[in-house]
Amino acid sequence: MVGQPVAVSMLKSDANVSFSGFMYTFVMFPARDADNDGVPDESSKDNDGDTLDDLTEIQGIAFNPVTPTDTQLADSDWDGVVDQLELVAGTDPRDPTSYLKINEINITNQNFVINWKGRANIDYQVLLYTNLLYTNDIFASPTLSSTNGTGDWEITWLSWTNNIDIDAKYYRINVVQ
Ligand SMILES: [Ca+2]
Ligand SMILES: [Ca+2]
Ligand SMILES: [Ca+2]
Ligand SMILES: [Ca+2]
Repeated sequence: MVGQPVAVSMLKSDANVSFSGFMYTFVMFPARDADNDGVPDESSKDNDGDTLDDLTEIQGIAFNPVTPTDTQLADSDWDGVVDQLELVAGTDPRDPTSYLKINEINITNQNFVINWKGRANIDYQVLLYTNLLYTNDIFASPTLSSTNGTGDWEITWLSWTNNIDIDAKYYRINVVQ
């Protein structure tokens, strides 16, 4: 639904009456509502509700490198991470193998080495919890980042080593903004 660019006008002669301009606007497909927020796609700037406008998604300009995403899907590559969060993490929204996660944890001599695939120049922090509900972090690593990344997505391996002596350890990685 768009506003009309000029006012409605009327031309009248003896034989004809002509109207110009849009008299009404209406939604052709009110049932099409990708994110079910009650606003039909035709009237919505952000059909899938992932906070990226349709035009931004089509142009792909939110991402570096430029990567168009799906205007009708919040999670364009079905990897469980919505486009907007892939933007925050700097991962590829069209590659289901690319999203922020702990890739491996190695244990050697009481040391825990947390490894993850990150993106150069993004700041990360590893948080440590005693339970899987992630209610309270008992320890946070220093901010960690790398300037060396490879390929268009500047992929880099990061790691953090700790030997914190508690029975149960659950780790999580945050992007520090
Ligand atoms: Ca969107
Ligand atoms: Ca999307
Ligand atoms: Ca995704
Ligand atoms: Ca992805």
